[in-house]
Amino acid sequence: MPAADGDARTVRADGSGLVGVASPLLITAARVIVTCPGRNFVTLKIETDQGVYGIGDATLNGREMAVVAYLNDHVCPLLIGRDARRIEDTWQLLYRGSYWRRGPVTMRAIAAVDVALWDIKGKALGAPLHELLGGRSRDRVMVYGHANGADIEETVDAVGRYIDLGYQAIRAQTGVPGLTNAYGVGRGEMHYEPADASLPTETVWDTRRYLTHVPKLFQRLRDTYGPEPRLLHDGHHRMTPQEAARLGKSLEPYDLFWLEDATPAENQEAFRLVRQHTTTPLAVGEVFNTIWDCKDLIQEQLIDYIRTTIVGAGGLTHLRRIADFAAVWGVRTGCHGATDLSPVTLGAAVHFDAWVPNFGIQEYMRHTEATDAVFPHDYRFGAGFLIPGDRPGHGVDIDEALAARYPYDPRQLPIARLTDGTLWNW
Ligand code: GCO
Ligand code: MG
Repeated sequence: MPAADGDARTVRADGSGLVGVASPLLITAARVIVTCPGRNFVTLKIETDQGVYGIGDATLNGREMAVVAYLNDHVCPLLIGRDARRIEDTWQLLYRGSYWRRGPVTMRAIAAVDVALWDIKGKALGAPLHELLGGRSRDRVMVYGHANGADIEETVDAVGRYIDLGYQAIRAQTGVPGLTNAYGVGRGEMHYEPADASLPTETVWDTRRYLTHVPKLFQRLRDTYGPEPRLLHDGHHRMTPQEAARLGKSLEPYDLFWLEDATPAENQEAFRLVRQHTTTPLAVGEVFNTIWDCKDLIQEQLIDYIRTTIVGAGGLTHLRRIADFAAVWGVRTGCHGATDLSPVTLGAAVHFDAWVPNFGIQEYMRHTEATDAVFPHDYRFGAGFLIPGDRPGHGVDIDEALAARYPYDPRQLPIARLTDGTLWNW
């Protein structure tokens, strides 16, 4: 039976109208598009000889142009003439074939190619991405939003607004008395953009003040909203393992869904100390690039949630491998979803989340209306969940004419110093 009129899909039951994958889909062009509809995004568009194209996100917050150069100078020339069907082989070519492995720039460039190729395959087969991955394990994907405030009362109010919007999981961050520009404190409701200037803004940090203040926030939140909402908190790599252990312990009465980035994880063993001292669930991994960054964390069951996402870790091809490995050890996913990940990454993530059996939660920071207009998409939000669309591929497009109206605007993430001037982790 032909697809209904107006149906965006080209699939028909008799196969007519479908490009399919019986013959090669040769890559004819690979172009990098940089746009700043409120914040910078880097997008790769891959075109084929059969008219089917795909897009992938390559945004690296504050270091965008490094990925642009990597793609333009070293990756796009390799793609021309290749068969777009061969996703795995292309991934291996870009990973092994570069000799220089891993790192945020390389793995984002690989992710952009990988996601664009999955998008092409989905369109060629008339299948939404979650179908290619193995089909849905769930109908909708639980998300958490960001509630921020300059002080505890402001954060309590912000959490209330998220509850009113139907969110069942909310990350809560608050300013710390005596410190200006504490991490996670936004400049307006619902939106938070830390990369705010062409040179890094300097902030001051004092872990002692923070450690005594944060439990008061969660006490107030439980007193106000009761046991039901899932509450999350991001330590943003600021604590030593011992300090993280202390915070985890002092937050136990408030039943957190997770404590994120309690301590930096370049040294995966650091999490042993944290883990031994607290039952607060631990999440980490938004800055990880490959499975090698989290192998020990996962197989020693030192964490509960792995935060690595598609754009950060070489695309769906590699994230799927991390998720399967995590499933073996009872670790669930909790993909990074800040606004510096474009709607292309979010769209692909919603399909991934709908499939992945060991799904935990998806971070969801809303993009601005200008960003959503540049990247039309078919995922939608409803009552605390994101729902994947059923358009072939990942369901996100780019309006190139509109994108061209927002030129690149250099911005970097802030830095943090301790009160004596020592450079610390932002
Ligand atoms: C999060 C993150 C972000 C990062 C941002 C950096 O948990 O959402 O910590 O807010 O700070 O992605 O570019
Ligand atoms: Mg984080």
